Amino acid sequence: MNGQDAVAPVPRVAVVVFLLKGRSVLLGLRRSSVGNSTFALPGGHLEFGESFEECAIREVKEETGLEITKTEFIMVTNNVFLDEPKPSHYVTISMRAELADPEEEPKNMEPNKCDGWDWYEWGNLPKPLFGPLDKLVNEGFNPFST
Ligand code: 8DG
Ligand code: MG
Repeated sequence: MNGQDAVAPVPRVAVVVFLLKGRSVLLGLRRSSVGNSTFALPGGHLEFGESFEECAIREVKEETGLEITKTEFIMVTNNVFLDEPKPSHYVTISMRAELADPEEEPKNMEPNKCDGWDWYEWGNLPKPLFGPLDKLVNEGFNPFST
């Protein structure tokens, strides 16, 4: 048992970003112990002292190289992953944003965590979607109309 396993698991806070362009959102195919090989939003862990907006801006920059603007809170969801190779629990803050430069294209900045980023029309999303995102879509959530 290493030091990490000895600590009782706790919920963590994640910030994810619906980056909107026309009628499309930016998704990447995950390489991770949670939701491997599923399409997910850019995002990651809230760092100590950060605002949700700051975290959204930082994560999108770190993962895609893109600069975002009009970053705003949409909602919070509770996501428990007990059946994953590494069980985890996230309180996920969903944000919405737009490209600072509408012409800028994403770069795959963390190829060990993602197979690549692309734009997908909201009405024609790829499969499989990452569980928390899939749940929202099935509930009829639409990031363009909230
Ligand atoms: P970091 O260490 O760079 O901060 O984090 P990361 O490696 O980029 O974390 P992540 O797994 O991409 O995101 C953290 C958690 O956020 C993830 O394990 C579960 C939760 N999460 C959702 N929905 C989504 C989503 O659509 N995309 C991403 N990336 N994470 C999501 O609940
Ligand atoms: Mg991430």
